[in-house]
Amino acid sequence: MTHPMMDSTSRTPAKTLAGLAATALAAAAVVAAVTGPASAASGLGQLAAAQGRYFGTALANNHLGESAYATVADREFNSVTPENEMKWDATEPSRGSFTYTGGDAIVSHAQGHGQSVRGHTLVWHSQLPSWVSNGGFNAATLTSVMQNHISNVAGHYKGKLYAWDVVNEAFNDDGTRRQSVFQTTIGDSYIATAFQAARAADPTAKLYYNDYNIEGINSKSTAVYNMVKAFKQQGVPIDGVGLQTHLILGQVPSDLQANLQRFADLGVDVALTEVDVRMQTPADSGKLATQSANYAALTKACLNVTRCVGITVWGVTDKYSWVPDVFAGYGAPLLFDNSFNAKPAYTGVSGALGGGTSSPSPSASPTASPSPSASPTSSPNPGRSCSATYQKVNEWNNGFQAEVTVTNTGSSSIGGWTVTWAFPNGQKITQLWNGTLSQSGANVTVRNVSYNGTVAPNGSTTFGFTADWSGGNGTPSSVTCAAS
Ligand code: 9MR
Repeated sequence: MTHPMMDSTSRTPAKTLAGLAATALAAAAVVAAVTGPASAASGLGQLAAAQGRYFGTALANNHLGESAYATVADREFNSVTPENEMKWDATEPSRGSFTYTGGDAIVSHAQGHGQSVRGHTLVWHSQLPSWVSNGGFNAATLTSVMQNHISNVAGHYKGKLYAWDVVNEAFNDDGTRRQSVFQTTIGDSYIATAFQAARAADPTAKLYYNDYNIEGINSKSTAVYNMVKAFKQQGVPIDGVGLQTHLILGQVPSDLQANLQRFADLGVDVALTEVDVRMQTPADSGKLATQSANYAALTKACLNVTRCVGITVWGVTDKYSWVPDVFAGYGAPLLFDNSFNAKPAYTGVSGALGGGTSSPSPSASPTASPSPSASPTSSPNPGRSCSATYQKVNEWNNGFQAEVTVTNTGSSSIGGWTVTWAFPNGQKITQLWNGTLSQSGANVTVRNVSYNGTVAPNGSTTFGFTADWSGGNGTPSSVTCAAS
């Protein structure tokens, strides 16, 4: 069977190689420029959250038993997309017979790790059982088969998913409709019908159209753009457009951001839903530097568009990427290598997300033993008081992440708080969220931001940070809180 991506990418390997040397040199310069003194990175999901976005991965159920895989997936990502488990062949392998084992396992894993889930995908020409593709149904029957599939699958996950890729890959590169069984039997209207069925089945999931080779402004993305525009005018329920972003090294479209913005301007969210940047293997330092710059560029393009809600990479590790199976001689497209070490691409992303540019240690686990240190303190405002609890939540080579919980210990509401401590070992904060930081030497002061200064009696709020350490990483002996 021809893989859906094989017949479709307009970007040839030959073209990639032509510009590779020059691009690698330029990219190496970019990487050198953004790499300052070693500083800590935290989970990409945490960094993205500080920017109001998510950073996700495709997750495959059959690898979750591998501890390195699960450790990286759970540490780095705050959104997951089941790589295959919610597709038609997995959920309705024979007509009217629904199985949710794989998808349920992903949802339950995600829920246990604070990750949101993007459902993928309800209507797609691939991984479609032959009872649908070769069923010989007429338009009315195939419409009802499709509606029944959507209503069951989206209904099963109702209220549990952040979004659904309702229809996947419905266009050809020239902007015409792909001649799938849905298109040839039902006609253009099948896409709108699918979105209506999805909304009815799960009113809270964001409904996405998802496709590849629509990252730049081209015939295909313009056809999708025109469809979305028409849907908005006609009241067809669509909330977002997913740009898969399966790229070749050195070929991030220069108009990616402009393209994201034009979709956003139609009144939909946008997301990069299946990112990978493949290269001819073996990888070398020049290619890895280019890849890092490419990942940084696509991350920044998303961050520069308010309605770009998040980025998902299409797999945790190069070890299990779909790329080498489909594109002979290509691979190494993701953020972690075959041994689960963070690649330069990881620091490209974390730097673009505003985090540090050093890598997490492979052994860093999100379940590092906590080291709480609490100290209630006095307050300058009578009747208003607070305490702060400092807890290390993750630690790796020369870096760590901590969370501080501020609790209103008084009897009246507080309107602001200031937390202070002194680091015992010269630790230096590199990134802080949900607070305003000042650090002078060992002394740290964190004040509330506008949205979390007000705390009710007995209520609490948290802020978090990543920091560098070397030599020692002791917990501050005293963490004080002043309320106002
Ligand atoms: O990564 C998926 C791989 O495990 C499957 O074998 C393949 C089957 O078509 O689908 C891969 O994921 C695809 C995604 O669902 C839709 N966009 C293209 C992805 C890569 O082929």
